[in-house]
Amino acid sequence: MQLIGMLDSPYVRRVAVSLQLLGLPFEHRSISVFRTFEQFREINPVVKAPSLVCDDGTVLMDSTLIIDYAESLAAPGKSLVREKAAERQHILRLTGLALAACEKSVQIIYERDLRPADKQHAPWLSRVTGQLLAAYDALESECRLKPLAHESLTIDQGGVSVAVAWHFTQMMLSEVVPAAAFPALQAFSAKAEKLKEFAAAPHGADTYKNAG
Ligand SMILES: N[C@@H](CCC(=O)N[C@@H](CS)C(=O)NCC(=O)O)C(=O)O
Repeated sequence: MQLIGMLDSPYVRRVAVSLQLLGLPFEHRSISVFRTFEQFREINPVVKAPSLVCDDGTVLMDSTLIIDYAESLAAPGKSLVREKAAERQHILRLTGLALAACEKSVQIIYERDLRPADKQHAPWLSRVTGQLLAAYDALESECRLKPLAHESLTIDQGGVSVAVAWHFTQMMLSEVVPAAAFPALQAFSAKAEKLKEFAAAPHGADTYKNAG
């Protein structure tokens, strides 16, 4: 399998971390949807990161759908979701909030970095910033209510998605989401980032290195 896309994308990173935690080997190609658009387009004409080139050549896209497929390939007993409804509901709640935080962070970054300064729309930025902070407020409450598992053998998809989202936002928009206002998330992120599966897929331009 080949994972296509850069690890500065939280969506690509959550797939890279999830594939490792699920024990699935893959090759990572750090190709940019912006700087190397044409090269990306040759692999997936829709140019969405992450894209997964499966062993039979089929190209999947969207991190949640790729992770869903990866779950079906994992050895029995290996999974980042849980069967019991209450546990699954909690994982889905955390994952949904984390994905909303990623989406709102990316929208702010695109507005700020891709749109000409004179065309930036302050009411839109303000709306999206409010949504981003609401997602992290809810995640902070969830983390205080029930600390998240942070070991390789116990972390679930909720934990992976929250950790990746938080680290991404802190790397890109710490002035918008100050870490000091979210101590539970900050503490959880610090522990998750120490896991070998996270360290092997660092935020940025590097290619994932097999954690062994
Ligand atoms: N819902 C998608 C979002 C993926 C996404 O928006 N990726 C960005 C990179 S962070 C991308 O492909 N941007 C290029 C574009 O949308 O044209 C997922 O979970 O994979």
